[in-house]
Amino acid sequence: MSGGLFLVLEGPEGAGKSTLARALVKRMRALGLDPVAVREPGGTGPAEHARAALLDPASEMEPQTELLFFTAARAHLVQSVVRPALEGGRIVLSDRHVLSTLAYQGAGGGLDEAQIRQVNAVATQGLEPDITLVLDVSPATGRSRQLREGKAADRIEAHDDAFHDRVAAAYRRAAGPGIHHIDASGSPDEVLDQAWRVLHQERPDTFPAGRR
Ligand code: Z5A
Repeated sequence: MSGGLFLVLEGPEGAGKSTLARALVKRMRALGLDPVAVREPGGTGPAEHARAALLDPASEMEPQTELLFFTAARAHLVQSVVRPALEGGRIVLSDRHVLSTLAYQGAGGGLDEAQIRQVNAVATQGLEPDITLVLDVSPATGRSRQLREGKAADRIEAHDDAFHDRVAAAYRRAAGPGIHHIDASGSPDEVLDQAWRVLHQERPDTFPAGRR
């Protein structure tokens, strides 16, 4: 596959992005594909430092600082991992990307969408996902899944319900080239099947239809 494929998973916390990412990687590997899986923020030394600062409940940060930290982490990940992998013809599967900043710092934190896009254009040097799968679940379902898992709320998750409702609404209305919505309220296998159907529809030669 020349030019690679940039595939992004998005959605509120607890939507099942990490679970779906693991299942997709497993299924791709079974087909002989060799995807590179990353998550944001993180994936490089400096980006993991930014992640720790961003998610630490003890950090005090307003949305402008968050925007720059998340985007700095993204710049390093894109330039040092994502772009080289895509240029090598690999599939890159990213758990979150720019849509997260638009949803959390934009819709949630009240920052201007055009400014977020401008800063991110510097970070990504114009790289856009080929396919984005938005996992649709209510904030309540996502949070209850995290609680079942015993995950403590990080600094962003600790925002109030109104913040998370704005984030969820931004995800629900996300639209544009390559953006597909998946009903993530079903079982992990059902979510995987829906995701695979979209991948097959978009790239039938790379992702054949068929059994899991
Ligand atoms: N953030 C931001 O503000 N701005 C940005 O630009 C970026 C990020 C990039 C990163 O947190 C935080 O940074 C995030 C947004 C913000 N904070 N918030 N809020 P993270 O990396 O810790 O990830 P997260 O996405 O918020 O949380 P998560 O729990 O890892 O969500 P997930 O990956 O979507 O879910 P999961 O780990 O796959 O599943 C959660 C639990 O549900 C687990 O026990 C699963 O077994 C279970 N699960 C998964 N799928 C299902 C289904 N289908 N049914 C039932 N149970 C399921």
